[in-house]
Amino acid sequence: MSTIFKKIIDKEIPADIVYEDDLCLAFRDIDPKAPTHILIIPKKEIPSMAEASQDDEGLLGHLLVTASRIAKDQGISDSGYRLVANTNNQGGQEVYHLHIHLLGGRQMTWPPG
Ligand code: DGP
Repeated sequence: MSTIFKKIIDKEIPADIVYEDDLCLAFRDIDPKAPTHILIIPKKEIPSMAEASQDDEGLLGHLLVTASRIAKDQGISDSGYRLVANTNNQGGQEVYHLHIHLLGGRQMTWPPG
C-alpha cells in the first residue's frame, strides 16, 4: 500500500528535498529530532527493512553511500551523525516505506530510546 512518502516521490505533496536521483530521494523530516534530520528513501516501494530482498542489495548500498554524501554536504560528516532504519512495530516504524534517518548536529546518546 502506498504511503505519504510515495506522494512525496510523485511530488503530489511538498517536501524540503535536499537530494534526488533516479533511485532515491532525500528530504528534511517534518518533525526533526536533531538540528539536521533528513530522510533518505528509495523510489522503489519497499515497506521496511524486513521486506528487503537480495535484489535490493545494490539499492540499499546506494542509500547508505548517498547518506554519507549528504552528511558531507550538510557539514556534519566530521562531527558525526547517526543513521537509523526503524523497522516494524518494535522498531518504532510509523511510515511503511523504507527510509533511513540521517541525524546530526548534536551529541547523540546511547542506548537509543
Ligand atoms: P519512522 O518512525 O522511522 O517511520 O519515521 C517516519 C518519519 O517521517 C517521522 O520522523 C516523521 C516523518 N514524516 C512523516 N510524514 C511526513 C511528511 O509528510 N513529510 C516529511 N517531510 N516527513 C514526514
